[in-house]
Amino acid sequence: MRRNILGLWILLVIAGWPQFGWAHFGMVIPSDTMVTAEDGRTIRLALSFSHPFERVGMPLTRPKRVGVVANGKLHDLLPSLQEHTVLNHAAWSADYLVKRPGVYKFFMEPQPYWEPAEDCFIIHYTQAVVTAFGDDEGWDSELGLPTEIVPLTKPFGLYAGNLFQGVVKLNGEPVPYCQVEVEYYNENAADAVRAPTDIMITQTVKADGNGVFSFAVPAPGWWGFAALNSADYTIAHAGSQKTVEVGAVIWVRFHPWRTSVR
Ligand SMILES: [Cu+2]
Repeated sequence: MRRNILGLWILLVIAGWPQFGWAHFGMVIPSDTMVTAEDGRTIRLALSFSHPFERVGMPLTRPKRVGVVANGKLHDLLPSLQEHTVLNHAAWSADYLVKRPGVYKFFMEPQPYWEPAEDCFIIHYTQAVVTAFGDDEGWDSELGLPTEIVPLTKPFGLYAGNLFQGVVKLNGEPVPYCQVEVEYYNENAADAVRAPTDIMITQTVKADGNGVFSFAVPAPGWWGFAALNSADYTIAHAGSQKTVEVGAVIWVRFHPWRTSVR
């Protein structure tokens, strides 16, 4: 009997492991990444905190900051936030009407998320970049977030198979040998990709000595890149100071090579 209980316990631990063992990502997913005159001009952002490959959601409380920077101006999107559901968990959406050509950098700063499984807080500064009406100037500029991935590859209009490169920055400085986790977003349950083994759900690369990382994307769709560091501050939780994982996340859409190009 005792052995059975132990066996059951081990089984539960193994079965439950993927729920908390794999990477969570801040997610900013725009409905379109290349707005053209023929498209609708309203971009709908889906904002969440999820395990994108496994399609496991987590609740996202109302973010601290949501905005878009374009043509040198910052537009606050907090007033446009609406309650939304992503992967069966509380999330947010925001609609933004694009009126002018430009490169639009959407970003989110969530509230610190308490993760009991890791005994730390998590803050993922998350962005996605959209081009409108053919403008592709300024995609390499920095938002000035406490941590961010500054793209070295134009982060829109990419083909599957392209190499994606970026610089990981923390407090404005490159982070040598920073770890970057990469995940594919299984957007649709019906044709979700399955990993041959759990180890292949999250891909990991490290930046070089200048904080530059590279990843060759194997398939079309949304791919998230999360550069993870420890903050130089702590946050109090239940009477003790806890470390804070600060993530710089960028979401990039890759298109099939052989496609009906518009
Ligand atoms: Cu998680």
